[in-house]
Amino acid sequence: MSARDRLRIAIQKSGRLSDASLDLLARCGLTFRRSRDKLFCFGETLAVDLLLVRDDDVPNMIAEGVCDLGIVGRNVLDEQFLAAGCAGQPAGFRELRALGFGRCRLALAVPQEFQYVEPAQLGGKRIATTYPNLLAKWLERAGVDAGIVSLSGSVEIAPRLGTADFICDLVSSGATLAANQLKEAAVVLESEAVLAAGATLPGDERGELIDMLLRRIDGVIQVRA
Ligand code: PRT
Ligand code: ZN
Repeated sequence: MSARDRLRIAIQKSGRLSDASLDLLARCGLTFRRSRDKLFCFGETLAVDLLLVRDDDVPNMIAEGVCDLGIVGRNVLDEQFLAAGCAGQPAGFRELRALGFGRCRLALAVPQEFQYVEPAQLGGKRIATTYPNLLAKWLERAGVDAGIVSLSGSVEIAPRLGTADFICDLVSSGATLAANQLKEAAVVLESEAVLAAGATLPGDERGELIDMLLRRIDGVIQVRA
């Protein structure tokens, strides 16, 4: 890819992190002009442009150099980091800052009537999740040998369908678990939106822009804390 002098930040196009990501960048003094296709926003105040994408695409876009920074849930970033490791590849992205919004937890959930006390009870059971790598790491640390049922969505109905005994999914209020007669048993990962960057930061003007943006982000986060 040819060198760029403008910085590019990928954020979620439409979803739980979109408004708060735009709000954070606005508080950092950035304003944008949206293109007609609404996937690219040209930075007016600084040489910083936005790409509006699916959250799952943010880590790879950073790794491939399509953008320099991204805002994404730690759950997505860490899952893809572990997946790259499993595939024997360097991830090419990392967390630079926790941003304090989009908070949730990746949690193990069990049927409401199940008396959960410790991870050992999961031995030999099947756990459905869209986060197989994060779950595998947690199970390994706990020394538990359980089956992981990797799904692409609708994880919470897996126990009722009989395709799994337990689930591991994102939880914020807990209402979705309750609606599916499940309860939270253990936290696998505490998550929030994070600013992600490549393994090494660009050494040109873009690096200077990143330094400036980080200082502004730190200021915004401090005021909020
Ligand atoms: O289209 P795109 O791929 O970009 O979006 P998406 O549908 O994959 O993601 P989106 O917008 O749902 O979530 C983006 C990010 O928000 C996630 O990766 C998390 O980092 C963060 N986040 C915060 C959440 C939640 N809270 C959350 N509650 N993501 C999902 N949920 C879901 C959860 O999966 C479950 O279905 O909400 C349900 C549980 O919520 P409660 O309140 O009932 O517990
Ligand atoms: Zn997604």
